[in-house]
Amino acid sequence: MKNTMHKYILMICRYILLVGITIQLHAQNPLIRDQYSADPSARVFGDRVYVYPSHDILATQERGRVGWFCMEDYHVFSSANLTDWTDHGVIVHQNKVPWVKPDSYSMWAPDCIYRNGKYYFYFPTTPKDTSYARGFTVGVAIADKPEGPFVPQPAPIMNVRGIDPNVFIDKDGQAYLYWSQGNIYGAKLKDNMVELASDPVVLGELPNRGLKEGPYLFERNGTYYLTYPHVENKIERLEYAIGDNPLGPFKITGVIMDESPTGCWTNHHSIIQFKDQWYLFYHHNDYSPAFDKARSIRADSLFFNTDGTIKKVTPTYRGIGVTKANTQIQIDRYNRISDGGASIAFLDTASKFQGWKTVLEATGAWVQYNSVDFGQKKRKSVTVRALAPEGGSLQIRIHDVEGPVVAEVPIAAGNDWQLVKAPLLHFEPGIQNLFVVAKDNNHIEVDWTGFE
Ligand code: FUB
Repeated sequence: MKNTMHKYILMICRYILLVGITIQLHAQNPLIRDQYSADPSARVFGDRVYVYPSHDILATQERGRVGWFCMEDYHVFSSANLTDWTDHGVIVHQNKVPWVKPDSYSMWAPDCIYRNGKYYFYFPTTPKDTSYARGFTVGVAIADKPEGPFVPQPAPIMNVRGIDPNVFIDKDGQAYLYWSQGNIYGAKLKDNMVELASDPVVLGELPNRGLKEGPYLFERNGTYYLTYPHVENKIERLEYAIGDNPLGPFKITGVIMDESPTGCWTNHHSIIQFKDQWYLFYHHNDYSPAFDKARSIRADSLFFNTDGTIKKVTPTYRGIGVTKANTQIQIDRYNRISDGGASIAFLDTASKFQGWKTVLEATGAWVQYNSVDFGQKKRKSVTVRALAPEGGSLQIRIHDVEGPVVAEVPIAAGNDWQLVKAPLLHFEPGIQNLFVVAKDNNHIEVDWTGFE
């Protein structure tokens, strides 16, 4: 029943997108919860963050190549607070770009940049005319607004063979295009942003063994950071090199994120500063643990050392942004979890976009979920969506696992999900870290909790 309902809601969402209405999503990690998304290129435009990811779909005998990447279009998502994301719908489709080989399902990692009142969306894909390139080349679509409508150029950028375009505009106004094809290449762009102004050069001195791709260049305090996924061991990790010039040479400097803990072979990222905080956008295969070409975008905070080097980012489920206390707080997207007695599982393994649940089964087992905004007005009760076959009891605390008890929540025995409401015993205004703690050894599952 829940399954059918979920499919119905997804159908309605897709219909709404088709007729051009935007959809609002609440998110921790992964950021996008109703479709696969990969290769996030995040940009700050005005007072919002826009993310331009690839859109993985599953190949079938009729579309794409089973077992391989399959992408036919791009969506753009935006947020003003990094918690509530708007899906602006499809901005470019493979079969609506005149030079793209129809049904090639190869709309790989894109990027977007603003210049002189226009938004330039760069995307790599397969041309139908192989005189442009055998394999991948890069095209551009142009819009007046970051969410489009984007108008594709009639032909791809000449003299670019490869994938993963990335654009950087330096302080002097010179724009650069980067891409990958075994090596990482860079070239100047003309002011029109759709033609190269110089011959492509191979950027050095980067690792010469193991695949490198997905370049993303940014500048901070006069240093140019060339960041890229690289296979140092068996799968990709995010690394960076620094230099004094947008075209290098660069000096290999460090690792930004280790290989995916879920074994996702690719990673692909972007780095932005938004309201004084730096963020790393990247992807894992959260909704598709058994197939790593159906990925999901994520974001975590990124910090620099005083010498300008980047502190390694550990992927979290919690991600970024503040969660309002009166929403359905998905505690399975935790910051920390107790060493034993607590775990996370899909709500329904046959319908993974329904998300996850927290399973507590030992006295004192807990999960920690940070940055919940209780506001200033006193809250009176908490609701927990929970299930406990033998019955059980939870405690909700703030500050730390032994901090003030906000509520005691008894869960009646039963195999069905129930909404359990309990009075608040303690209230503190503002942003708090939340702990949900098991009071007994019984098996308790929690879908979400929220405060009224
Ligand atoms: O998404 C397809 C390809 O996988 C991208 O272009 C690469 O960067 C890797 O993430």
